[in-house]
Amino acid sequence: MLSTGPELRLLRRLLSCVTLVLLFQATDAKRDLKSACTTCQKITDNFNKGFDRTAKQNFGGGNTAWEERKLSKYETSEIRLVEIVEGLCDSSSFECNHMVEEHEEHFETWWFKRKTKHPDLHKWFCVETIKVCCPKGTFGPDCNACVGGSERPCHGNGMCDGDGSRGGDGQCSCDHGYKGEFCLDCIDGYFNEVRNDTFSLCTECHSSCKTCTGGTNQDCDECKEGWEEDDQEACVDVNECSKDSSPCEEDQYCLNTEGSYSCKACDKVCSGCTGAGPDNCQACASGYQLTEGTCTDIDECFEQESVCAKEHQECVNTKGSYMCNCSSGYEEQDGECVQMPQPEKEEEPEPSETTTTPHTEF
Ligand SMILES: *[C@@H]1O[C@H](CO)[C@@H](O)[C@H](O)[C@H]1NC(C)=O
Ligand SMILES: *[C@@H]1O[C@H](CO)[C@@H](O)[C@H](O)[C@H]1NC(C)=O
Ligand SMILES: [Ca+2]
Repeated sequence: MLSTGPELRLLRRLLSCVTLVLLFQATDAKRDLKSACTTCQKITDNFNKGFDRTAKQNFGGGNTAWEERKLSKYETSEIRLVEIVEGLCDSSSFECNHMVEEHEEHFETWWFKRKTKHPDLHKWFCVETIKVCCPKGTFGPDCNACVGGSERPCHGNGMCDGDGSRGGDGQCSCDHGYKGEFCLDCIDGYFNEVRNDTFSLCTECHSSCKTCTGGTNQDCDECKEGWEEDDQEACVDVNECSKDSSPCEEDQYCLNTEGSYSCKACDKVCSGCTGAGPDNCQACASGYQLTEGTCTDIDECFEQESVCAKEHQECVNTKGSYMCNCSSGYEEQDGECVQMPQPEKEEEPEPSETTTTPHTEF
């Protein structure tokens, strides 16, 4: 039977499939002890959810007196267990389904024989039975205590690597503000408000300090950039804008801020300025003049000499400047304003003209 072509091919494919699955399982088992615990945790969480969800159900769905009596039996029934177990994993989660299938009989054992004595399913199943997790505050294959002890891993100021799983190396990654192997030291910019061998509280320094021993601007060891010590040894803001030479460009004004400063663009009517707007100019930009403390546009077209002196020209005032346009009916050609050709009736317009010039009827 097996000697025929298609069947042999099928068998070979099946075999390679099995090898693949075996390989996958082998690397999977080694791969990530932390993720095995995460999967188990999710399973037991879903079990508890399923337990709550089925709490008000019974065999039938109605509630006749007969069914009411049966309800107590449903509570501990195999049917309820099956309903719960069916909802433990997303169908797409290989790791979850694999774990549930592999240990299905444990759920039955717990459901019928262990539930009363060991009500915490996660502890019984993940930690003690299939041993993919550790108790909180412990890590690694042997569930060793985290740095700082299992009660307060990392002295309450960080995360212990692998905490609660059979993986990890137990090292602390400290919360913001803390550093060191034990998460008892403070990073720069923080100071120890409370400190003993097992407890540490790091609090942020005043914003003016680089390093400090307390919370005010008088407790700085060193001032931060943008701050300087005053005669009472407190760190105060440096007013960069009051210095002889402004740190800003010529067409900008300086704005002092706590711990820093910024440069803002002057109004465009100004040539240099001390602040925002047209009334803080040091001088007016060209095309503008000072009137009543503000730089305003000069109307060149109103000045004595005609600024647009050519024939058929008209002066057009603009903000900060002016233009010499050709009068209507005239157009510019080589710097002169010449009369525009009159559109003639019934003549075939050239393609370029039709798109640019509006047709005028007389
Ligand atoms: C360390 O300080 C904490 C908080 O102030 C306190 O509860 C603890 O007993 C202290 N431990 C030692 C060893 O002094
Ligand atoms: C003056 O000419 C410019 C282009 O050269 C044009 O944008 C502007 O609209 C003209 N102004 C008037 C009032 O004709
Ligand atoms: Ca400043």
